[in-house]
Amino acid sequence: MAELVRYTEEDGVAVVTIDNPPVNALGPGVTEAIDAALSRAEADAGVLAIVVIGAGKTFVAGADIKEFAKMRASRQCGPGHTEFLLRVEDCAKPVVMAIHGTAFGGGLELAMAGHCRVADANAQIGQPEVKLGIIPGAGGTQRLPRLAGIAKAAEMCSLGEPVKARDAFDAGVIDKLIEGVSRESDLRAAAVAFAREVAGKPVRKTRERTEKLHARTAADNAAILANARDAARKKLRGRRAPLAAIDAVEAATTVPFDRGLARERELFVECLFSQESSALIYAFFGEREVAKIPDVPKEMPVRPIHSAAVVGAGTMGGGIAMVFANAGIPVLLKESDQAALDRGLATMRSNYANSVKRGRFTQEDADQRMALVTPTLSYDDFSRADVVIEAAFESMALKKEIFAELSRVCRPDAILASNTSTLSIDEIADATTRPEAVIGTHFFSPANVMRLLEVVRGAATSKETIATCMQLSKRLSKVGVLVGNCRGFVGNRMFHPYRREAQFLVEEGANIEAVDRALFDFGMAMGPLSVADLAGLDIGWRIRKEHRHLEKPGVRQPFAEDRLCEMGRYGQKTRAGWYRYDEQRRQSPDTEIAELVRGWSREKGIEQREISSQEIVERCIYALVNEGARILEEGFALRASDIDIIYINGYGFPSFRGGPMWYADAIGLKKVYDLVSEFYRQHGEIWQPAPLLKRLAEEGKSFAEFGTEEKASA
Ligand code: 3H9
Repeated sequence: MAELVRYTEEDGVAVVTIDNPPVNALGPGVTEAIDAALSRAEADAGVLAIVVIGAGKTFVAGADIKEFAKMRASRQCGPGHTEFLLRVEDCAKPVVMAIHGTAFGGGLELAMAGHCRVADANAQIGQPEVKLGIIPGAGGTQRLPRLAGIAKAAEMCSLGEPVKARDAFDAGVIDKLIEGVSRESDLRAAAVAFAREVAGKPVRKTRERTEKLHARTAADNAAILANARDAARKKLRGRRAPLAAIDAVEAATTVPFDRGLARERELFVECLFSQESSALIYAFFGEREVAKIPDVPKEMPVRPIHSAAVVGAGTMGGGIAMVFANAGIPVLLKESDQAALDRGLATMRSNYANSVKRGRFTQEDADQRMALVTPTLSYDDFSRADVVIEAAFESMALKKEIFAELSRVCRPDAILASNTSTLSIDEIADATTRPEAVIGTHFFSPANVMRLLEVVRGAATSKETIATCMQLSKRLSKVGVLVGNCRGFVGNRMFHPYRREAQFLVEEGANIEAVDRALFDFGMAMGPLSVADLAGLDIGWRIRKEHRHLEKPGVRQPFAEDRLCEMGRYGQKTRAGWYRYDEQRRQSPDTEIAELVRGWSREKGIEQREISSQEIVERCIYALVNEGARILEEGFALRASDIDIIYINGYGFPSFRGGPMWYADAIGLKKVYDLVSEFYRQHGEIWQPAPLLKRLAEEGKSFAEFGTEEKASA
């Protein structure tokens, strides 16, 4: 086995290099090896100072996240890391931590236990544990306030966002920034030079520093912590870990260091054994699992993407062009008439202006990005594009026309992608002479904001095309999930029954706001009826009218939304839908509509009754789960976790509930199946339990296990 930690010496400085690829996580054996290296350096009279550095592209990205599941399973989680860091801090010789890449979680905790920290100016630090549903568990909540002050520490520990090295230097966490580091050896040389400067001087233990622990008065501290709690409740609604992290930081201000550590430990253990952390850790690995496609190996060659083209400068097309520009990829933006092109460009400029106003980037950045977008009214320059994304109106005839043209004008090796959300990729591919290069890239609105990208595999799509799009999605800062070519693909196919239930509930007597509130309280980013108003009720109406002939006679269909559309109530765009909207698009309830729906429902003989928020959540979420089970069994998603990642990143499903499939697994599929069967008895065919749900429930298995038997025997 390769050495996890290397020990070398350079002119009286011991260099301890952590080498545990890919991210130098503090996995089994790593802390022990660092410990041993420090003891060796301490015992060597010729060593005056020590540098700890990471091999490869990063310092230490944290404790090994895989270990948490083991700790939970064995119910063992001793204070090993905490005690190890006390020994690092007690080292009699100065320990200089040299940071590049990321010092996250346990990595930052290790760095703070050192006596000094130097960092590559491009590095980042952070305590992202709350994103995994836990809190820093090795002194981070006690040492960070001592270095950065209460406000910064509370913010970093509760929101988990990374901080750039320069800001960390300003906050007092980093002692020296090293500019111009292009290789690990540059940083090592600078750190060794720094170590020589501090060699022989008395060491300063972070835990003994108290000067930043208190704002001017105790009341100031209380106000800072209250603000941090408000921000955490707002930004990470429904979660326990962010508030626990602030409680731990507060302890740094009220009790001595060792008692602060004990409080942190208590809170860490509480969080580790929560559903929140199980769900979030699952989502962390699920997000990385999506890149693994059984028949498209990692080694599959990908086509280089140097330039792109987008057809259609509407809301989606403009947003997609921004995504390419944001990634530094030049992009042609094509429309069929000048006015539409001008409108599209104006929207993009205004979106960039908003980002500048909010401080997300500078005017110069915005100008550079806009300069990467070349507007055009013709296909003349399309031969330059390595990838084309069609984002025209949802009409098969139009798309076929566009793809036939693309097939003529694009280079033979270019990828031809459609942003369709409803139409068949195979039918679109048939319009070209190269179906192997045709694929779906379904972006979510607003395309420049939403992280999800459904990559839709057609029957003829080549593995190279898939591999290229999956890699491209990462470059575009998207989470690309490969799905099969079925109606609605994965996300919208499941969303359909979810939205259907929301409407049924209103038609059965639930309040419009009560439906939205129940799902918002469950953790959804928005209630389903508010989402419908935002997206535009007319879109679904148009699709329903087109597909009416496919509806089975006698099967209940929601009707209220169609009636709202007949009244010209299309949602936010007409300032009226399920709700009313003012000029600033602020929402208010519309009691008239509630009454109208009640009247229409009575006319149709739908019994009106009181409906609990529990029933609202179960009907809507289990509708997602039942359809998800069908999709999984039919092979349109590779694994249950892919469905969950789609829902978390594209549909506002709360990540702390793991996604719909994980949530169902956590409840137990037997229970879910029983209730779905009950809904089937009450509401008929639309609730027929998915065969996979039935089978797994009977076998006492979970969605997560589905497919593992096949994988194990492969
Ligand atoms: C913690 O530290 C708690 C402490 O308080 C101590 C308590 C006692 N562990 O993301 P990527 C794997 S909690 C294990 O694709 P990138 C990852 O699964 C931890 N594995 O790369 C993937 O594996 P695979 C706090 C990890 O360049 C591979 O590395 N730290 C860990 O886009 C590449 O990952 C965090 O939460 C880990 N800690 O991004 C940081 N980290 O190839 C979590 C990564 O088999 N990590 N892997 O799929 C990250 O944020 C990103 O991975 C990072 C690199 C920014 C570092």
